[in-house]
Amino acid sequence: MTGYKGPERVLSGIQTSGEMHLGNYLGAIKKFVALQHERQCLYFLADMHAITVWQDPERLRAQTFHIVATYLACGIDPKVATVFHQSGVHAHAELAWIFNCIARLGWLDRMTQFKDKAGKDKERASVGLYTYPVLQAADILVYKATHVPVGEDQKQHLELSRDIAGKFNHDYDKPDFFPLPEPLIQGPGARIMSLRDGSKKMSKSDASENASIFLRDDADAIARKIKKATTDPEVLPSEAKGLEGRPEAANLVGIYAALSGKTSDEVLAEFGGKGFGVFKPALAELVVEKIGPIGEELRRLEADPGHLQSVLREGARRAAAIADETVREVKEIVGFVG
Ligand code: ATP
Ligand code: LTN
Repeated sequence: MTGYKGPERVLSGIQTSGEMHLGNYLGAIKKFVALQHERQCLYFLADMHAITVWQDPERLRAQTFHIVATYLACGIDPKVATVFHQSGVHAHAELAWIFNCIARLGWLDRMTQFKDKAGKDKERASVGLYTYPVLQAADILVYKATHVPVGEDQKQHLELSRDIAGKFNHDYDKPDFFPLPEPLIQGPGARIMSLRDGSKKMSKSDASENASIFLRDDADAIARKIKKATTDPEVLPSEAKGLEGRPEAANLVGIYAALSGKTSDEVLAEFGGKGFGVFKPALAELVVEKIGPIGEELRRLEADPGHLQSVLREGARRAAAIADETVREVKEIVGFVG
């Protein structure tokens, strides 16, 4: 329990681990953009999380610029929201260590992302990959964030952050120190699946190029990937409940719904009874209309890394002013000599 009475604050981050795709946009960034005018928002680039698996240094830097450019191209205004890189604010790592001493091994053993990413040979996974959710809790709580917009796959990590906040408050008898952060997950884009396999989420680290629509893709690439997307031979049903057991069809209809702002039922009222030969070109046209301008803006922004770096530095300065104060308070609570 927490009696936290501080201000509402939104925080989220994206790993600098590759090319941004439609799942990142619909599950996360679109929500970031909408929230920035409603509450105080901090959006960061999780470069310290990215190195839990091997990253080539030059590529890591390019990916970091790519993601900040994506934030801006999608409409995040760095004068309104605080945009920064995780490694630019020391307090994340400092609080993460203290949280390593609060979190229990049993809690981390239950994390499904570690099992998925470590694969069969978990002895060879980095220790960072294992304690990844502890750093994530520090990212959130160092700003005493109350709301965290994320896709469905992050639900378990958010629960762990709440457990860490609750245990810290309890162990140090400070019931109102940390808030219990709430995930903001709902919405039609919360779980976009791979175009090649409807049982796997669309992911930056998917080996198949054709599994994901990247925000950088041009109109031809988008149309080609949608044309090649795995589907079944049936026509579309006229209501969403007819999509049960048809994950690939449900995914394409879900993408159409999320981009058009309609429900799946409304989309199917229009396309029910039609085959993919009709639906896929309509979907491609909609994706190009919504994503095309983002890709163009992205390329323009990426051409000026100096500007992107200054956005991050300024954001990190603003973020550190909040985060350093939390770490100062935590050190005192824990009993470190100031
Ligand atoms: P990786 O494959 O390297 O784990 P990722 O593509 O899953 O990367 P993240 O950096 O882990 O991307 O996620 C950034 C944000 O995008 C998170 O809020 C996450 O929940 C959301 N997200 C990622 N993939 C999807 C998806 N397929 N559908 C909806 N949201 C997604
Ligand atoms: N694990 C997240 C990225 C992330 C994050 C965070 C999201 C790192 N720290 C703090 C929200 C809040 C992911 O999307 N894979």
